[in-house]
Amino acid sequence: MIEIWGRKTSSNVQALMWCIGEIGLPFVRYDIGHRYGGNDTAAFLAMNPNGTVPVIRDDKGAPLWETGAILRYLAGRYGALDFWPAEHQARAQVDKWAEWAKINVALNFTAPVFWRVVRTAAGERDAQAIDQALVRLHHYLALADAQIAHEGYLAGRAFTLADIQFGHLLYRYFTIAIDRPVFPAIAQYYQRLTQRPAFAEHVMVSYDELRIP
Ligand SMILES: N[C@@H](CCC(=O)N[C@@H](CS)C(=O)NCC(=O)O)C(=O)O
Repeated sequence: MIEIWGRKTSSNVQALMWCIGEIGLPFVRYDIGHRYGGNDTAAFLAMNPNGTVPVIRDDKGAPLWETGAILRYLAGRYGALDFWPAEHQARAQVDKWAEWAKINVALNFTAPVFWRVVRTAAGERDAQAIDQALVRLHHYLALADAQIAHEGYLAGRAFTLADIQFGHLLYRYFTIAIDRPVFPAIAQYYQRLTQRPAFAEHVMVSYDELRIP
C-alpha cells in the first residue's frame, strides 16, 4: 500500500494522485500541509527536510519527495509502457517535456499567477504583476499549443507522464479569473483530460480552502 502525505489542494499532490488514479494503485493519503499543518513536525522533517508535500512511502521503503521523482518511480514500477517508455530515447522525449512543463509552465503559473489571483486578498492583488506573469506563461503555452496540435499529447501521440506534469495545471488555469488568449489545441486537450476519471477525481478539486477573499 502506498502512503501519501499531502493535502488534496496541493497542485503537486494532485499531479501524483492523478498518476496513481491513472495506474489504478491502492493508496492511503494523509491531509498534511497548508491549513492542515503537520509538515513542520520532527517526524515529517525526518522524511522530507524541505517540509513540503507530497511525500510518499511504498512497501515501507525510504520516503520519497519531489513530485517528478515520485511520478517516475510510480511509472517505472507500476505504469504501462507508453506512459513512461523503457526505451531510452523514447523515455528522454517524455522526460524532456515533463521537465519543460515543470520549469516553464508550473513555475510561471503557480506562484506568479495562481497565488496572486487566488491566494492574495482582493485589495492587495497586483494587476500589473499578474499581467506580466501571464505574458511569460502564455509564451510557453503557445509552444505547448503548437506541440499538442501536432501530436495530440504533449510528448507525442500517447498519454504520458509529461501530460501529468503539464495537464494538472490546466484546471486551475481555466477556472481562475484571468484573461486567456485562445489556444485551440490546449482547449481541446483540456476537454479531453476532463473526461479522464482520475483527472476529474484528483485534479478538478475545489481550491476554495486556499482562497483569500
Ligand atoms: N519541488 C517540490 C515542491 C513541493 C512544494 O512546494 N509543495 C507545496 C504544495 S504544492 C508545499 O508543500 N507547500 C507548503 C504547504 O502545503 O504547507 C515538488 O515538486 O514536489
